[in-house]
Amino acid sequence: MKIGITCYPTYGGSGVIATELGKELALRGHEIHIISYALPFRLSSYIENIFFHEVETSSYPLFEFPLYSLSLASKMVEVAEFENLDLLHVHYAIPHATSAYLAKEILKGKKDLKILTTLHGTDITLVGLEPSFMHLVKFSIENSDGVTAVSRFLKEKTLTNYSIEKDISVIPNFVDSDLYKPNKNLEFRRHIAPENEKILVHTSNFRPVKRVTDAIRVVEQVNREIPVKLLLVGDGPDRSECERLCRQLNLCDQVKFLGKQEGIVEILNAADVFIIPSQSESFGLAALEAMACGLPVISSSVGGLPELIKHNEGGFIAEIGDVDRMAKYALDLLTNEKKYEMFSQNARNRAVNKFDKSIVVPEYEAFYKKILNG
Ligand code: GMT
Repeated sequence: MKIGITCYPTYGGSGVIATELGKELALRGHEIHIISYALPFRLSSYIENIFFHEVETSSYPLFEFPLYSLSLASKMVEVAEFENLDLLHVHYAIPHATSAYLAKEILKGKKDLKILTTLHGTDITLVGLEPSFMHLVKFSIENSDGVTAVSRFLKEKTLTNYSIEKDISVIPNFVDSDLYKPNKNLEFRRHIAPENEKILVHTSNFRPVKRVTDAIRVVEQVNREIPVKLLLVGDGPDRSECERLCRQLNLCDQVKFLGKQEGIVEILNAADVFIIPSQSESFGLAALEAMACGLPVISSSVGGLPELIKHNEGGFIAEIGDVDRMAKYALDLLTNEKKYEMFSQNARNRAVNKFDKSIVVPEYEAFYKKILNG
C-alpha cells in the first residue's frame, strides 16, 4: 500500500506511535509518505520506503498567524495526487483530521482518498473540548473513513463527549520489545546512586496533566524509610515548579532532572520502578516502554492506564493524587525482592504478549484493508 502519515514531529506519544508505525509498515514493504512541518525526531536515519514531505507555511505579512492547517491540506493534496496514495493516516485530530478532510474534498472526482484518523488523548479530552474546537473535531471524526482510539477509555470519551455514533476501533499503543528490553545498566546506575539506593523514574512532557509534583512527594515519603532517587526525564511548563518543590522539601540530592533525553532504554534500565501519577492519560506509552524493560509501574487510576497495567501483578494503581498510597506501593516493591522480581517479569510479559509491535501493527494493516475495501 501507499500510505500517507501525518503527525506532530516533536516530542509526544502520538508522534512516536505514528513514526514507529511508519517505520514498521515500511519494513513490511509498504511505501510511506510522512507529511509534517519537520522530520519526526524518531526518524533520525534513512529508511528504505519512507519519504518525508515538509509542509512550509507562507510568511506573507498579511497573515498575522501562520496558516498551517491550510498549508498542510495543500501538501496532502499534492502528495496524495503525485505519489498516488491509497490512504492518509492522520494522528491527533486537531488540525490533522480537518486538513485531511479538506484534501479529500479537493481531490473528489480525481481520486477517492481514504482518511483514517487515530485519536490519541488530549485531542479529545482537553483541546478538542474547547468550545472553539468542539464542532470541528466532531465533524472531522464523523467524516473520516475510519477512526481508531488508543484505548477503550478514549473511545467511550469520544462517543459521549462529542455525541458521535460512528464506529471507533480500539488499537492500542505498541512497543518494540526487542529494543525496549531488560538490560541492567549498572554503569549508568553507579553514576546516579550508590549501590544501596533504589531508583524511581518518570518521563513526560511536564505538563500539569502529568502531576509530576506527585512523583516528587512520593519520593519524599519513600526516602523517609529507605534511600531512594527519582530520575525525571523530559521538560515542559511544570519543570520550574518541580525544581522549587525539591528545594522546599530539601530533596535536591534525591531528585535528578535529566531534561530531554534520547537514550530512554538505557535510563529505564538503570531504574527500578516507573511512576506515572497523571491526571489524565488515554494510554500511557511511557509506562508501556518501561514495562517492556521490566519495570513495575505505579500509576494513577485514570483513562487507559488500568487497561495497560494489571493492578497487583505488574504494578500498582492508586487514586489520582493519593501520594500516600503510591509511596506505600513503592516501598512494598522496593523492600521485597521476591515480589519485585515477580512484578518485573509480569510487566515485561504483558508488554511482550499484548502490546508488541508484531501484534499491533498488523491490526493497523487489517484496518487499512477494511477501509480500502469498504
Ligand atoms: O499529552 C501528551 O501526553 C502527549 C500526547 C500526544 O498525543 O503526543 O500523548 C497522548 O498520546 C499517547 C500516544 O497515543 C498516549 O500514550 C498518551 O497517554 C496520551 N496522553 C494523554 O492522554 C495525556
